[in-house]
Amino acid sequence: MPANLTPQFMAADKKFKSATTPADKLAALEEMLSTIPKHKGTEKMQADIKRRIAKLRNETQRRRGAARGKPFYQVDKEGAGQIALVGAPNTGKSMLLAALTNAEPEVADYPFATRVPLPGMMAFENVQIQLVDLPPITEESAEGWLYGIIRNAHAALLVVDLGSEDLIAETERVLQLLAQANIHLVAEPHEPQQKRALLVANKLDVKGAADRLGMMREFIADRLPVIPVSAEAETGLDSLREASFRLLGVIRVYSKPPGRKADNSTPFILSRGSTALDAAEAIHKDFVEKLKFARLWRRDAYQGQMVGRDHVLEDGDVIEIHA
Ligand SMILES: Nc1nc2c(ncn2[C@@H]2O[C@H](COP(=O)(O)OP(=O)(O)O)[C@@H](O)[C@H]2O)c(=O)[nH]1
Ligand SMILES: [Mg+2]
Repeated sequence: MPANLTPQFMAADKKFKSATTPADKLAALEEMLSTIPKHKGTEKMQADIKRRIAKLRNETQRRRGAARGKPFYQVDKEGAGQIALVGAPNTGKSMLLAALTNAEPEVADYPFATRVPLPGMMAFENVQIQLVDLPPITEESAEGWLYGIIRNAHAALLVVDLGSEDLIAETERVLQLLAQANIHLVAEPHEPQQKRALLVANKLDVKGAADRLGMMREFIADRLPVIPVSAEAETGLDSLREASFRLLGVIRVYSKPPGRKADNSTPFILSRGSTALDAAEAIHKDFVEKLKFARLWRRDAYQGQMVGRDHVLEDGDVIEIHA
């Protein structure tokens, strides 16, 4: 084994070796992949882990129909990005999904109403963001796939219940259980095991919510941004849509064919920091090789000036590729 593997990776490796079900094995492998240091020396190991994940996924999927072993779920990504709804039981994750998307989950005042992942598409301006409703994070919810889905999502919304007497302890417990699964919710990730997240303070409509919101802000401090909402009264939801889009760390870039207008309805979604060359590649694979120059339009800054291939783009940019 190459040197300088992290303790997190070694722990995941240990979990893999002691896993008995395919679902647990898969969860451990995904954790290994997310914690392995990414450099030349581990490339072979990374490839090997990916191969084993693919093989296990295939086997688990095939077995699903046969109703053998524990259930296993995964959710294919759609839209501008995938965001997992994470939290303790009864915090209102399912009601949020219902309020924000086209999905129709079961909303119930008893825990564990949600047993399987349920995706829905949330509109923000001209993009669609995929939200995934999940069963609650508790000591009992040890299913590897639950953590697998969170790890695999682009970001997470940590939903807390401002109506709960136990708000802080409950939230602390969820963060702790996630940390045990090697998922660390942060505002700005720097490590592979860190997941970009927002704290959604739900049930702002209930008595005592304002005081608890204050306590929550104090507890979480600058670890996560806080968005107060009420899924039931449908307040704060527009801020949440916008914050969710920002959370994904993507920009919208519009392609403009020379001599024609830009298509403003269908942006290309690129990760923040993308360049003119990245945009060219997204618009058409052939443009990568053939790109001669690009023209850029950006609010007050650019009105069709030529920019180099390394020019960094911003949300809302209009680009014209010359090949
Ligand atoms: N007052 C109030 N109740 C809510 C709100 N959001 C959810 N609930 C209630 O909280 C309970 C749990 O909701 P649910 O969405 O099933 O929670 P989940 O377990 O996190 O998916 C249900 O009785 C909902 O009606 C809210 O914003 N305000
Ligand atoms: Mg639910």
